[in-house]
This record gives sequence, structure tokens and C-alpha cells, in this order.
Amino acid sequence: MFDRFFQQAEERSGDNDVPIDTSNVPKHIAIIMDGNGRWAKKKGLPRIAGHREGMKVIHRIVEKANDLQVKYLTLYAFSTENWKRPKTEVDFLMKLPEQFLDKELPKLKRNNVKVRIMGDESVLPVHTLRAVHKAVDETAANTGLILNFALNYGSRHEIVNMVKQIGEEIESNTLSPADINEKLLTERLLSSGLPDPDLLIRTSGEIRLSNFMLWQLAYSEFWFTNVLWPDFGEEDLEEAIRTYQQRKRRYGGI
Ligand code: V07
Repeated sequence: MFDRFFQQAEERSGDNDVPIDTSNVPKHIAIIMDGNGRWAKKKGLPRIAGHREGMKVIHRIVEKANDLQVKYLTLYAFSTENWKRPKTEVDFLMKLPEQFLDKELPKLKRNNVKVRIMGDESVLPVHTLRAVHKAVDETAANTGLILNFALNYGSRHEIVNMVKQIGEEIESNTLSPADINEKLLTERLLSSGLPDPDLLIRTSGEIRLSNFMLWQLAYSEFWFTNVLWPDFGEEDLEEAIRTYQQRKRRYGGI
């Protein structure tokens, strides 16, 4: 019941017939791709079937984002907390980057997409890293959409590491506390070089950040939907962007 109410409320604010204003598309969209396990459970399938289905959605969202001239797309693929899942599930997840890239890398290259990753690489399996680095290297010169995968990413971990590094530089006198400001910290996060996300999307009805880009999302617009990630389509991305634009317009009016 609540579910239906929530959906309707979203549809009302969605205004399907209002076209997207191509001059005001969010430059950077970040997405928490949640609900893959739930999608599988609903269908009586194992969780990994949901992850596989969730992976299949990505290429369509990348193409749509590219068409709309979104410049940066960050996707939360694996969190530092996900290691707590059963080993068989983690092992399966760690094969998804290779599976995705085996199929999609040629297309990403043709479409001028530049692949990046953001996360603690030190504990990722070598087979995963090999595939990911190949994609990063082979798309390094591309100038189109920047597709940033958060892989073994956790925002607190990111911040702790940054502070540790800064502490070491202060100890060795290569950095002075007086030099510490927001710009310096921003440049030392794993997202260095990317602008802050303009829009955060989270699927599957959870209304929380779950340790995702805490510093970077300080001023972002948030858009939550009950749609499960494997069911997320181009029209859902459009709706999120339309809602974002309506909010922006309202701010402009004040
Ligand atoms: C994963 C599929 C999407 C739904 C969320 C969880 C499961 C794509 C990647 C990926 C990562 C890096 C890269 C290229 C592709 C991925 C994991 C899980 C661990 F360079 N999807 N996907 N990685 N899922």
C-alpha cells in the first residue's frame, strides 16, 4: 500500500510529458544500484541472478546518459561492506567487471567513453584488476562520458586514508597545516578530478547514503525510487533528471 502511494507521488512530480531541458542536464550523476538481490528473490531466483540482471541494465543507462550529454556517471558497484556477504556471492561479484567489460568495452570505446575506477584496489582479486585496468588504459584518451565505477569503495575509508596521508606529509614537513582547505581535501579524495555529483539516484526504496561519497554529495540533489535496479530503465533516468530540473527551477524562482 505504502509502496503504491510512494510510486504515485513520484509519478505526480515526474511530469512525463515535460521534455528534458538539454541545457540543464546534471553534469555528474551518481547511482546506488540497489535491489538486485530483492529482484531475484521476488522471482524465486538466487541472488546472483539479480546481480547478473543488474549488470545488463548498465549499458542502456550509459547510452542514455551519453545521449543526454551527461559528462560524468558514477556507479556504486561494490562497497567496502559487501565483503561481509557469503564468499560465493563475493566471488561471483568479482567476476562481473570482467564479464561486463568483455562484452561492453568495444562499444564503450566506439562511443568515446572513458572508464575510471574509484576504490581500494589493494584487496581486489588480480583477475578483476587486470580487466578493469585494461579498460581504464584503453579508454584513457577518450573525451566523452566519464564512466566511474566505485569498486570496493567506502567513503569513511576514503577519508581516513586521506587524513593518514596528510598526517604523514605534515610529519615530514612537506605539507603545512595552514595549507589544508576544502580544495586540497577534494583533490585528495578518490574522486579527484571529478566535479561533485549534481544528482544522486538510489533505487530500491532505501532512503540512505550507506557510506557513499559523503564529502562529495554535500550539495547534491537526491532522488529515490522504489524501482529495483534490474528494472531501472531509460525512462526512470529521464524522470530523475526532470525532477532535478524542476527542483532547480524552483530554486531559481526564489
Ligand atoms: C556489479 C552489477 C550492477 C548492479 C550492482 C551490483 C552487481 C558492473 C561492474 C563493473 C565494475 C567495474 C568495471 C566494469 C564493470 C560491476 C561489480 C558488481 C563488483 F570496470 N556491474 N557490476 N562490478 N554488479
